[in-house]
Amino acid sequence: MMEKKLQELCSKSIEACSYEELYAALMTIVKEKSREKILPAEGRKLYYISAEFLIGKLLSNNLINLGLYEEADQCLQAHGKSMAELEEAEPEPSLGNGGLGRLAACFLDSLATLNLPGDGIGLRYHCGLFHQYFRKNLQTEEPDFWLSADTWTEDTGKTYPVSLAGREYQARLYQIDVTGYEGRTNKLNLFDLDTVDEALIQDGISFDKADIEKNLTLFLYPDDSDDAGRLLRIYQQYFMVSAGAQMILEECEKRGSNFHDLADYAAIQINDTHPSMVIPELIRLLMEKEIPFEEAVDIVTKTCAYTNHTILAEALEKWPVSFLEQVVPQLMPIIRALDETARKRTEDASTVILDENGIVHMAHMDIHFTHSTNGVAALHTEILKNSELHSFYKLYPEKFNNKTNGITFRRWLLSCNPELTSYLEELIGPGFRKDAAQLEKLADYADQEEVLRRLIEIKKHNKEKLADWLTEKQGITVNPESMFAIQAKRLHEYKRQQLNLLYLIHQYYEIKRGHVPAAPITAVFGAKAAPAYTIAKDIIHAILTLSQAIAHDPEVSQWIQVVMIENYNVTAAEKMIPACDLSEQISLASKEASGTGNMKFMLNGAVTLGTLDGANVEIAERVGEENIYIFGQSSAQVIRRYGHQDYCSREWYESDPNLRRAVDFLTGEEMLKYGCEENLTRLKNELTGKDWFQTFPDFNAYLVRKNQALEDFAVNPLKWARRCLINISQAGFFSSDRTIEAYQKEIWHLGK
Ligand code: 26Q
Repeated sequence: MMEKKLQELCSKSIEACSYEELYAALMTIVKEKSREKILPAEGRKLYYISAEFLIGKLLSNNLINLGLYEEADQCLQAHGKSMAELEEAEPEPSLGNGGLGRLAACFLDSLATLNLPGDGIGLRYHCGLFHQYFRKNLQTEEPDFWLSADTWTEDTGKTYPVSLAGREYQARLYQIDVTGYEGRTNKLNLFDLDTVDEALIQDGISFDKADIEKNLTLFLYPDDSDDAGRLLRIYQQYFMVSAGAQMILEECEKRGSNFHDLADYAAIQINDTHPSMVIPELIRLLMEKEIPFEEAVDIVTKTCAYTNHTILAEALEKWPVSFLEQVVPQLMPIIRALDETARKRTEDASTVILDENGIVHMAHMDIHFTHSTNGVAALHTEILKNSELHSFYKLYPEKFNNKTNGITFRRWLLSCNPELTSYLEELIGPGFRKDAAQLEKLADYADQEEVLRRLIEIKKHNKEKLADWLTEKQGITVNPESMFAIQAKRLHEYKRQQLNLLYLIHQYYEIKRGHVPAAPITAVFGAKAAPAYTIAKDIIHAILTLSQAIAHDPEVSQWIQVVMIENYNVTAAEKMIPACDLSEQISLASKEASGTGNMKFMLNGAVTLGTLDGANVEIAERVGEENIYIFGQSSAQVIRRYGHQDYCSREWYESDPNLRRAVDFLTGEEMLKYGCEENLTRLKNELTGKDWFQTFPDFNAYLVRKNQALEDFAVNPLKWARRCLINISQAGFFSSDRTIEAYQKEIWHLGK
């Protein structure tokens, strides 16, 4: 059936087709099939509003979900074509930065899989997250034009008027089908503006930030390091929520809502503060329908719920009231009225929406005027309740709840690691495909040597595949016998790639002294830095420079190889994660809200080296201390240190000779041979003069634990494989199906 259809669509033999043609034809087949699974919503329906949906490539994922993958794969093979090469023809939609956007994508997959009515609402950026290139060991950015002629987004023909700075624009609705694994099809609704013009892009990713008509949906998160960028962000956010709110009201009215009962028809989940303006916008729209302010506030509070993804103060959005007055004057009377309402509820000045400096606190509006505020891992939620949002917790204890993040096993196991998947099926049957908790059955095999040997073999094979990919993409040769220690996530000081870097430098010196490690190590990094984040870019520079310095040193390069993957994205993650031995989750305790990469690595049989931060805490609880390498200060210690303001990095630098040696190396002659003095000096000064994320106090603990892991890996491979097995068997809890079921039971109550 597939074969005939493909030939028909291409109007030639499959052999004669290019991969682009086959990709377009398969996309058509998938779209037809997924359409059959669209169901009318009954009862309450979810709208997940998010500025990011980091969905990744869709073809293989949709084929798997629709049960068409095997057939497509065999059909291609029979005609001398390969699915792997076909996948290369698909551009990746990188409509997100990192964790928050990827989480939204995993949630959509789980909603459809669990047959829940739930759509996404976001923006159809013409360019996703920038394409990262390395030039002279520095990150450079180029636009990512992912929208080709054949795209998953379909024009619905519908538009909604949105008023920006007093001018009316039309938001055009595009949709992408979201398939569920043996489940229903939902929609991802993405809004765009017809007049956006890619010709506005100048050098790299720079463009005229003032020309809203041409730039509104041009880029995902334009640089917000200046006022023009920040204003554009507000324009984008309001465009998204206004069109989204109109769409929601229209749908609910069609389904019978009289708006007073909106909460019986809609649940709106606000993904961090980026879509927070949906609250005043909905109130405004309800008031246009003659609903009084107080009742509108009540309706919106019952309909909306808010998820917090960060405890970093600088990431909590606060806008000068003058910005909002300029872009969304129609919201200002409502925001002021909400502020007054909130002030009547408490005298606590730390919970105001509009403060005395003329700053609007978006998160405060969310907590006052939604019925649920959740954190994304147990520790994170506790920190929100007890410190960061303590005044709100005192006011509304019943609103606070935890929903530990999860990941979709369809993409992060079935699709990216077919070999492990089929071996698991051999051992424990196919039940885990739909019910992740069944992975626990694997624990019964923890002491069977032949099982452990097979796991080692599968890992080896995945490492070889990653090695081949690296050779092809970056011309690098790596040693699959070495330990693959991988740190893949956005570049941020709190995530502490610089700690990993200092470790590698330390090892460099140790090898020079004749203290060789227990096993050779391949340290793999994948990370993009925000274009305006200078120190993050300096860290990338230092990693790339160190990589070169080591590669040129025959003594050290036998033991250490440093690889930085260019343009880390979902597609790269799918290749890296199955090949990992040691998963680096080394954020400063209390700073990583959850992390989701940690879960992906564990599921694919890597052992975690991490701090007790975010969801690492829950991973550690599940696998037990013998199956994870934990190190470093506790979150309580860190919070105390910040409270006392007595951390002085220079003291640590001066009192620890190993640490000083490693830090000094940054600007030593080996590095300066390949690197740039300005960048390396700036990084060194940042560390010795500030080190805001306390890498120095954790340096020794990290070094000891990592070397222990290396030794365990080298000395007793079977025991190491047992740790991998236990990690896989305990990963079921981290399925996003479990997370979505908890949102459903405790917040959304979707359906009838
Ligand atoms: C804010 C203001 C101005 C410009 C940009 C932003 C901005 C953009 C993106 C703030 C935050 C983000 C993204 C945050 C994010 O990805 N957070 C991650 O969310 C994951 C899913 O819950 C967690 O697992 C991670 O721990 C958290 O860092």
